[in-house]
Amino acid sequence: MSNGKHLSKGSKRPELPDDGVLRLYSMRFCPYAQRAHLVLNAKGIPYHTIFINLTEKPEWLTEYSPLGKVPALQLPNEEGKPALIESLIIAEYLDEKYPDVPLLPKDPLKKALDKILIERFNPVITAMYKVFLGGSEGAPGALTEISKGLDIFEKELITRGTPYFGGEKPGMLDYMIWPWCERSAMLKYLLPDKYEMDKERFGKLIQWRDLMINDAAVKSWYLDGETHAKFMKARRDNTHDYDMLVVSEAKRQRTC
Ligand SMILES: N[C@@H](CCC(=O)N[C@@H](CS)C(=O)NCC(=O)O)C(=O)O
Repeated sequence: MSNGKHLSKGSKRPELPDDGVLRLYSMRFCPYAQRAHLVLNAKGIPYHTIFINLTEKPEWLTEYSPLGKVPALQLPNEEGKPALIESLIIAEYLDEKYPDVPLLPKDPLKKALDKILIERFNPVITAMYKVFLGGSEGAPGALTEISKGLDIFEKELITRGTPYFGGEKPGMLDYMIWPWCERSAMLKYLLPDKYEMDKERFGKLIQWRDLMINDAAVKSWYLDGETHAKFMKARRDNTHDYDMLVVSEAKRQRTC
């Protein structure tokens, strides 16, 4: 709805049709927002996307997201058109409200155990950001922390004996950890030594990653490691290039 462009300070509130369709406030490179896109796309739920420049935020953003963060999901069909924040709350709400393609297990124990694993992925996220932003020298020990965190998930796939954490197809746990697994492909562009995952230690996770890349919902929002790395390098210099993909689209059109 913002035509891929990220709306910034001073911009007008987007004019959206009064069609009752969900509205997702997002940023193209935000892994938390990606969680919401993945759930919406896996379930085939229609929605409008409003991209937000998070360095120069539009004044009206806090009406939908009080902390000024993305994702925020506005529900135009509900009384007072409320908006939800926090990627995990949004994901669980969507799973309950649109149950046709269920993502969390129905069994309360299995559901609780999957949610614990989503929590246990947080140290991997923290360690990854140390490397993404500081490089291996700026973040000693972070690569070891990532591997130690991923050991839990490798072991879990072996125990479950299924290709995905969700079984024969991706479920909530798969989609909630995927945004950072996708971004791990940028390590080889950010680190001096070409980083690859240890094939022996993470055999199941590597198979899982290769399957996930071909999942329709994952494909719908996928960016390769080089593109993620380009955004991250600009972010390191505090020159976030939110509209990087919009610009390349315009360039492509000019060269046609
Ligand atoms: N816990 C939140 C984290 C969301 C978050 O940190 N989003 C970042 C972008 S990736 C953001 O909006 N940052 C803007 C800010 O903190 O001002 C969630 O799970 O949704």
